[in-house]
Amino acid sequence: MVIHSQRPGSGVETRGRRMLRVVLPVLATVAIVVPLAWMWQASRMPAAYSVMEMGYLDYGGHGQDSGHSHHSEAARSVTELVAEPARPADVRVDLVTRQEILKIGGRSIAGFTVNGTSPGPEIRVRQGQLIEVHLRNESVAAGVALHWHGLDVPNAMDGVAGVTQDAVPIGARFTYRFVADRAGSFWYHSHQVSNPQVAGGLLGSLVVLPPSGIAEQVDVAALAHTYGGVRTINGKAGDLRVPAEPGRRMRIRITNTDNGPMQVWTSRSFRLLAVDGTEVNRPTQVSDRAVTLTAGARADIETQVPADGTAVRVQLSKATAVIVGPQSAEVPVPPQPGDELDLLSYGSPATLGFEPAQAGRRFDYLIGRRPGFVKGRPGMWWSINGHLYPNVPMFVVREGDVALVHIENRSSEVHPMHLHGHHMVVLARNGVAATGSPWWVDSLNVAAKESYDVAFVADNPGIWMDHCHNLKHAADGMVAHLMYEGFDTPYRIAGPADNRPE
Ligand SMILES: [Cu+2]
Repeated sequence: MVIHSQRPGSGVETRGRRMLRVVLPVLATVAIVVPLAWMWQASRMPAAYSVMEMGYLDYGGHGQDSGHSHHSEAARSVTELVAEPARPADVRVDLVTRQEILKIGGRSIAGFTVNGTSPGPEIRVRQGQLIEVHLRNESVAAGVALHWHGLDVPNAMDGVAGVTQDAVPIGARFTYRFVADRAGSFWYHSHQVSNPQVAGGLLGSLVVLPPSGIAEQVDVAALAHTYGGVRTINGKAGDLRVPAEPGRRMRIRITNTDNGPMQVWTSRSFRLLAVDGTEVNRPTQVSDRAVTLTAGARADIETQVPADGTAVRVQLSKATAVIVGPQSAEVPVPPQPGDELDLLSYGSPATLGFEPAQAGRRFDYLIGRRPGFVKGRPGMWWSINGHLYPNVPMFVVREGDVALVHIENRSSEVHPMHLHGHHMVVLARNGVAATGSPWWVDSLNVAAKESYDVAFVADNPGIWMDHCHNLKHAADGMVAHLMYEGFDTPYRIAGPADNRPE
């Protein structure tokens, strides 16, 4: 660092100048190091902390009640938020989690199983049934917690370690009880150390059928997952063959369990029946379009086995397909369409059941990237409304509120935004209003430089994660929460249970 330049032949330096030569660099160093040290220290996480103490409260423009703080004295614990305690279960499911070596496509991959397989068993129930899942962790060293992705279960059943429960250690059990209140395609996955545990296969399909059954003659859940670089459907490398007679109509329930978006297209025309567990209103036939499933998203595709004895292919990316038709019937790989099906205008409008214009809360969820420290590590990090984890917003609502969220991705990467416990309806993208079927999502693909305006009804009290479902991004701090006034959680991130939800 040049403090001053010495003119040639200026002679001997004065004593004062010599002092400056020593002191100024020291001061400059201190001026840089002290704030950095402070930022580093401030970014380090304590041994145990509550999400209620993270960051700052964002009331969404709604006046803050005086005297309210993160912890309110009269607050109810989220542990009270359970499903009809006196009601006996209609369906009981026993799940045992293990840490194992998986055999995928001829390779051995360190991962996780549920009841001995990855993915775990497909849970198929009927709408209205009360499901009771008895989880036992046999050998997952870091502990587990199960999240029911897309089902708006009571908060205590949401399966987020450190927020709604403690991680379940080896040898321990946890019982989840919830009513399958909507028909549709969902999935379950660990929300403890979720990036490695989900990548390692601690997950499975969850299908809720309408009480009247299904209209389609073939109904298949196809869970797409990449194990150590190997693309699979339902845990098997390569294509999934489903035998079906010519002319059969089918519903393929596709779940994208990876961290990045996936494109789906078919060898003949299709209809997109449902998105994230909500039926599309009056879906029309589509050809030459691909459907984008963001990380965590589901799409129910309806197509038909051709009458001519061939099969139909539903491509889950270029690498794998569901092939439906008579045994050994072939069908060439259809070229990937250049255009995506735009859900902003697909299907027909219908009533939302609430009035977005009467929203009492308006939140921003602005995604950026900036240098700083997260968890004591220097680097370039995702920011939420300009802040780095853990100084992220806690969005505050009251039961019954209508809330609007403006999600804006100012970064150069796609972010699959996932709000727990609620479904969001898309009102506009890049300022262009939605004109199609109500587009309800729990996992929204927010591409680089895109913005979305979404709305949700605050009808499920508790404390909910609102995070990026690229679980690597979440592990790097792309996590905020939504809380209902008057609720508190007794659980802590880290702490004796070593809760690490991301
Ligand atoms: Cu992200």
